[in-house]
Amino acid sequence: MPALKIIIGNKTYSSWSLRGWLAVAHTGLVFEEVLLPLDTPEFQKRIGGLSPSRTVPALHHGDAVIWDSLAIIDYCARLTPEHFWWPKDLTAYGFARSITAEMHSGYMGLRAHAPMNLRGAWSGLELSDAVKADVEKVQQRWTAAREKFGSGGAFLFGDFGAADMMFAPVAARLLTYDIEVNTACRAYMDAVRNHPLVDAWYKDAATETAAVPMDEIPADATRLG
Ligand SMILES: N[C@@H](CCC(=O)N[C@@H](CS)C(=O)NCC(=O)O)C(=O)O
Repeated sequence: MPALKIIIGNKTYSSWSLRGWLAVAHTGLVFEEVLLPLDTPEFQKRIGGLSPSRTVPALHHGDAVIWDSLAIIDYCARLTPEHFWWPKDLTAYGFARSITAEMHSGYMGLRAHAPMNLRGAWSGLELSDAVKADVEKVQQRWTAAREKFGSGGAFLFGDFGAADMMFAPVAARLLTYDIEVNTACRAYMDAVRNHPLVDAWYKDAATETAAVPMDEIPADATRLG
């Protein structure tokens, strides 16, 4: 097996990196990680040689370079098909694929107004209509997945898999900004936060000191801790 290397951004802020990193870590294979600090001259200097899209994450595996988080998830699923990635049942698979693609290409309100930031906890975030609509939609998707397909475990389709990787940074945002959700969604978010790989990422993030101003919380929010 050729060496696996994933290029990521700051663990505090880089939501797409978290998705790709969860995928490679979920394989259980040994991998190296290279962290390029976001929004720095170093990032600009090195990213071109490491990622064709000039974005993180990017996965290197022998001669293969895979960029874009969803592509990395699918590539990693090919590396270790014996692990759980997508539900086997076709109806569940269709739902998992749909909500994962929807996350990958949408939720612009949440992405623009509630950037992932694992440092500290906040309240008082004024939610725009776009954010409220995204929070409502994600609750519908999570509740439906848990009710219809999630009885085998604590995650969207039972065991931790591809859809959870895609939504882990959403759970992180809702926790960071203390956004109210229904009980089932809160339980799901807690399961994601307590997943060993997610927890490992949070622990690494807690050692970071760099600040990326564009991903910092709006000035009118109230810091809790
Ligand atoms: N669709 C891409 C998005 C990747 C992306 O936008 N990554 C951000 C960091 S979270 C990035 O590399 N930003 C650096 C830049 O654009 O200069 C994916 O799924 O991986």
